[in-house]
Amino acid sequence: DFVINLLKHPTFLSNEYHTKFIDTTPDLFQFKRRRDRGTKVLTYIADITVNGHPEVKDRPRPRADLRDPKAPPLRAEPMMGTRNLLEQKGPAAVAEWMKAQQRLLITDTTMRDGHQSLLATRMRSLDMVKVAPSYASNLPQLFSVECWGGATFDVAYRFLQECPWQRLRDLRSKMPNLMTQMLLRASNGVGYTNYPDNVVQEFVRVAATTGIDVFRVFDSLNWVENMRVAMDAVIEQDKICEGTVCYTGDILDPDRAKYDLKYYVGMAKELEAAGAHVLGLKDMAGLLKPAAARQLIRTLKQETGLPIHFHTHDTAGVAVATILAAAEAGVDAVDCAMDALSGNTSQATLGSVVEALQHTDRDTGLDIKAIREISDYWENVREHYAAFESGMQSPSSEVYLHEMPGGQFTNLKAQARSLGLEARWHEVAQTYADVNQMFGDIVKVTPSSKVVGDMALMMVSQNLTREQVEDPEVDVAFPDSVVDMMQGNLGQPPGGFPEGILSKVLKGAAPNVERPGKHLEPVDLDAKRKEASDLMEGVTLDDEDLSGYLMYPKVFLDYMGRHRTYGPVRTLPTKTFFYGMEPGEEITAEIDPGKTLEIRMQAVSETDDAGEVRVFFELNGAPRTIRVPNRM
Ligand code: BTN
Ligand code: 3PY
Ligand code: ZN
Repeated sequence: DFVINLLKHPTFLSNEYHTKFIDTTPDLFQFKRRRDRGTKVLTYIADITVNGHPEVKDRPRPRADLRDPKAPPLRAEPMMGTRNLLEQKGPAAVAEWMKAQQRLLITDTTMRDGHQSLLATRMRSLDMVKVAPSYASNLPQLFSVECWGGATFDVAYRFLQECPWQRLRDLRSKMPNLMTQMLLRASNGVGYTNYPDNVVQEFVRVAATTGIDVFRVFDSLNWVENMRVAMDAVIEQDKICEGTVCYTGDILDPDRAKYDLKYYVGMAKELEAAGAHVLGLKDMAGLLKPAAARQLIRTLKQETGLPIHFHTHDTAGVAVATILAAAEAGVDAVDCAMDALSGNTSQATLGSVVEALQHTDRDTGLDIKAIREISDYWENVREHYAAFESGMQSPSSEVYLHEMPGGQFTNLKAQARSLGLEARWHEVAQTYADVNQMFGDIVKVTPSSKVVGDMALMMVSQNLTREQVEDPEVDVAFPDSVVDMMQGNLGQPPGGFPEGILSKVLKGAAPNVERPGKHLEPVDLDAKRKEASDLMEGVTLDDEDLSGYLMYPKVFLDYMGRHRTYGPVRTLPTKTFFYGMEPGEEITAEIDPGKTLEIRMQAVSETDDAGEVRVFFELNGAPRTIRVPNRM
């Protein structure tokens, strides 16, 4: 039965078949009489309509007359882009090509860092996939589209009830001419902890297979030793290895001599020797000032043979100035976000950088009208995520004090709010800076930034000063993440952690100062696959699912459990996903290429004696009633 169902299934016939298809297409198993996906999705809509979505509870609502975003029209068939070059000539040729370009190359970060830094990473795949063809057709000169990795991976499973791999597969297929780019935390993968080497290797292999072209690999303590496994894995896949230096401090400030020009040149040379095709310069907090950028970029260009790709944040409002200075100094590529998702803790404004360089020797060659159209699309999308806006009203030079990464800033602020510390935010910022000094002035980027944030929140909520924390006579219960980092489980910062705090946190025990992965047993991948399958009543895992399970076992299993109940909710419009439907409203959801659910909500009943509500729908014209518990 199964084979016959498979062979005559429209998706199979239409050549859209992929490995996930069997797993995600329960009607192949109709002889088993499982609940169909239509019913599952209706159950989700009914539940959200009656009970609300927990993630947007008590948050600002989008305006009522908001329309579905519509992608700009395609101007032409997609022209050849960087992806074609990579496919035909390989990563080293792309690096050479970068250096030969006079124009400034631009990466669009909207689909990763842009929404991670402005909207708590909550943007759904549907809103990205819809506009991807417009990128491919209208902006074929982009260097790359950063659209994966960092925090987007677990947020997809955890909060958006969607598979991050599916997102990647869909984006890849809709932008065949553009390189996709991801952010990879080296041995920390896309997680917050150091994974065994073979887990990192397998993750990179699967990400490359599913569709990542450029891997920006960084380490949260700038320890090259801890980046090699990930870098080697990327190189082995014949993808672009962007070995990345994280920027902190201020090279122009003699008081921050730990991270001076020499330090950065030294690290860049180590990365070059480790095989990086491109040198990433990751200014995750937006601390690199224009004058410093001019000096740093010029020197790195002189001292290494690598093309340089610069990433910064606009938290202090000077990102465009810094990018222009970097462009003058010969930087090869820079990151920007589409106007509507740029500025503040996000990246510099893409359209403004393009305009600023027009009619200069670094003219980007991008079509400003196409940029404005795509930005208008994002403007509409952004309104749907009003619940996740941080309320940040303006840029702030305070970032030079606390040095929080753009992706952490709004998150930590929300955490402070939930602890009742919102009014003491500036104290949190000062304490964050104090903790950094106490830890020996470290690079702060996921996951080390989370450790500093945990410690700062703990100190402010318990009214502890740095002096008290450092005083051997004062008893302090350190957060688990602090103990973990001091034990050496995230690796070593330059010069190690200061003796005093180390022995206080570890109560005199000796830390591991070797590469954490050196002491982690390889994971038996087949055994893990079986373990997860057993936990899911025999559902088989493909390689993508397995990598999800290896990174985030519980988050992945919870996602799969909800998927079994609610089906492919990623296909619902964003408004429906977060707010459900209203009587009389009609939506469509394409659950497979060419297979569309037409959903009309008719009415919602009163709650009955059993505490249940009946929700009346029409599904593709046929009446359907769904019962859900009223949990309100
Ligand atoms: C989460 O916040 O745990 C993930 C979001 C999905 C939760 C689903 S939405 C429908 C149902 N109602 C709830 O309160 N939880 C689930
Ligand atoms: C991440 O690791 O998610 C980051 O954005 C670091 O800047
Ligand atoms: Zn960033």
